[in-house]
Amino acid sequence: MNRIRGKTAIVTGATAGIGEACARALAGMGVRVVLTGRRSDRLEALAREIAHTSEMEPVTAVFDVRDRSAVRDFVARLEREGVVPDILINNAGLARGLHTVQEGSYEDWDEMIDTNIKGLLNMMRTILPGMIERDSGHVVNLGSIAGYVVYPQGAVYCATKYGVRAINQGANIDLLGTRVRMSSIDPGMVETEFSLVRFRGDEDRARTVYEGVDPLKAGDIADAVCYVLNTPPHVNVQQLLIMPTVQRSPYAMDRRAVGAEKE
Ligand code: NDP
Ligand code: 8X3
Repeated sequence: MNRIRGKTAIVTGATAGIGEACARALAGMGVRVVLTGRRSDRLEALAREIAHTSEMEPVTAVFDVRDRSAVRDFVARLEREGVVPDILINNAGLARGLHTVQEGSYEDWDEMIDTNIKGLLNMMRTILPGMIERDSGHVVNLGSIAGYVVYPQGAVYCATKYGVRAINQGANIDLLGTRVRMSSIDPGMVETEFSLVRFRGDEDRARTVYEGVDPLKAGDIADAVCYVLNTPPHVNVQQLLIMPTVQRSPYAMDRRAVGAEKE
């Protein structure tokens, strides 16, 4: 049963990885998608592809989730154009570097905290009031295993994801008495551009993260997002931790060479 056909979903961070996969999967289920991110060329290419494959015209909006006035302008534009968001996929996020706290970079800290926590809040703050007024809607936040377990040199990124888990729990309590639902999808390792961004374009270093393992794919997370959104209105999946079979914790990874058995 498809309960989300005909709904409208905003996807932040739709230019790559999990957000892009969610946009494709949702469009495939007949959801009108509002694609957002900072790289307009990628947004336009994805919008063209979706328009072609789903015969639905996506809305695109280029903005930085850290920029509060840009977020407000975006929501005002949706209102002007009569686009009513039923779903928000609060996905935009990133890690920068791996450093001890004593050697960390202030700029990296600001970027992670401002994007992963404050950017996520900026979206909630502007979208939730309308959902509450309509007494309908579903917000899906992208948390992480990093919101449950801290790993070496990852204190600040992990802190942002602990923050996402706390906000998801707190906002759920605040939404009691409404029919607005909120879920956190919390993946382990997913092979996307995440590590390339974390290591500022160092492809060799990014590649080693996924070497010898069979990580999650962005589409696996999009499947989970679609499942959570498609549950009946009386069901609220508050959090969903999804790990690759080869990774039971950030500290427990089976790094036997993938494909070695085929040689
Ligand atoms: P990608 O780097 O592939 O995609 C990240 C997306 O976030 C891009 O579309 C990027 O778009 C967008 N983004 C980043 N900063 C901003 C900003 N300031 N304003 C607007 N958009 C922004 O990474 P993933 O797809 O892997 O990551 C998506 C989410 O999943 C993140 O929240 C991440 O923390 C989380 N996650 C990832 C895991 C992984 O192993 N990959 C595991 C667990 C959670 P653009 O640069 O065009 O703005
Ligand atoms: C991304 C997964 O393990 O690199 O949230 O923190 S991890």
